[in-house]
Amino acid sequence: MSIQNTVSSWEDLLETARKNTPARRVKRPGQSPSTAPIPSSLLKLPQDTQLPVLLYRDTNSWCPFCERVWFALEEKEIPFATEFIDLSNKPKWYTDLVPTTLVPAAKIDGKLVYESKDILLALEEKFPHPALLPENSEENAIARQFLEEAETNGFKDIAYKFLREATADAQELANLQAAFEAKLDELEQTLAKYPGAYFVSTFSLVDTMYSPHLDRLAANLPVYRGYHLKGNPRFPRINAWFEALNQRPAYHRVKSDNITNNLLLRRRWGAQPIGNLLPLDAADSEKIQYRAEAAERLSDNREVAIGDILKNSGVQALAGNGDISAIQEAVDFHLRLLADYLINENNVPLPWGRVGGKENIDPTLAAVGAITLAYVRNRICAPRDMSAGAATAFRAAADQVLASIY
Ligand SMILES: N[C@@H](CCC(=O)N[C@@H](CS)C(=O)NCC(=O)O)C(=O)O
Repeated sequence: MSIQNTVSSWEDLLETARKNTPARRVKRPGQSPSTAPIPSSLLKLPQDTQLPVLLYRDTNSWCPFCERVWFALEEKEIPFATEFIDLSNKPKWYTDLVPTTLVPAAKIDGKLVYESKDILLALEEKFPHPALLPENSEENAIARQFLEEAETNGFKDIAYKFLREATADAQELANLQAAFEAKLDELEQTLAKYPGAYFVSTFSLVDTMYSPHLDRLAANLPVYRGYHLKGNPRFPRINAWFEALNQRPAYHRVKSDNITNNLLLRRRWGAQPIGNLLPLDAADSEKIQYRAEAAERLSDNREVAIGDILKNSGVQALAGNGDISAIQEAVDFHLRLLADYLINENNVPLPWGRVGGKENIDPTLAAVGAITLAYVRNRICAPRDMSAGAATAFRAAADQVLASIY
């Protein structure tokens, strides 16, 4: 029996995956990104409903400022459409439309608004329920003040300077760290003003302003500076705030995962990691719904994934001058193996066992498998391709299958 036939068909995998996850995306053939999340609000509306908000955001879903706005849209369940802007090649119509030429921007009932904070305030005014600013007028004023301060208190600049400054000088790094910690102390005090875990007495726009930045810092600092924000006893309120965010479904729809954030810092900013760039986060990797979502994404978007691997991973070199279809088949097979492993959890569908031992491995097939799995492991990006939880499960499974190849 051919090894290719030892793993379920894509159709079966997709059907099983869909039984275990409600996650669905819109396909965008030939476009970037190749799929897009469906806003939670739209799941409840008839398909041809006129959408009051159009969000302009980056194609890769890396932009923390876009994430702020997306987070609020999801929290408030505002129906919206998304237009993706390629920041490496911004279309002229966009730079003509938006004076700063930056993302995010939004059209709210046809009116253009840009700057993430101003978009958040405009959304709050237009869609006051559920409220993301306190109703009590005194607290409302304080929340607005916190919102302004999030932009002007220097937190972001000082934090990213500590993270990204290209220096190995220990004294300089110690100074940057001290300045950053002083800013975190200020945040601790701000969080202490109201009881509860959030900046004011309920979840608010202030939380959406900080979360994309604090998330990135919490992921990046251990790997690039050996500095831990999560679990740091000096910052109990910030840690309780992370915990509280973690309870919010909207947060899980919009957040990125640690590995995406860590790869991005190197790719985008050229930063050099001092620790393991790819530490696996065990927390989500075993959850059945995340494994199913990852399998659903992979199965449903397999043509794009296979095309990308063939084009960009270097795997075609294994064909020499020979037949590329055999390589394509082997890529397809290893992706199916990965989807099967995601769905069947610890019942590892490793082909070597099924065909009677490693001596039966075709070396080209194994090499294609190693390239395929290593490539997709680092290539996927949350939340661009799937949710952060699914991406974590996907990478952990890719590791397991990869480890079984040689
Ligand atoms: N202050 C702006 C910052 C937005 C921003 O910096 N966006 C970046 C992406 S993270 C951007 O559009 N970069 C493209 C460019 O610089 O040309 C806001 O809050 O909306």
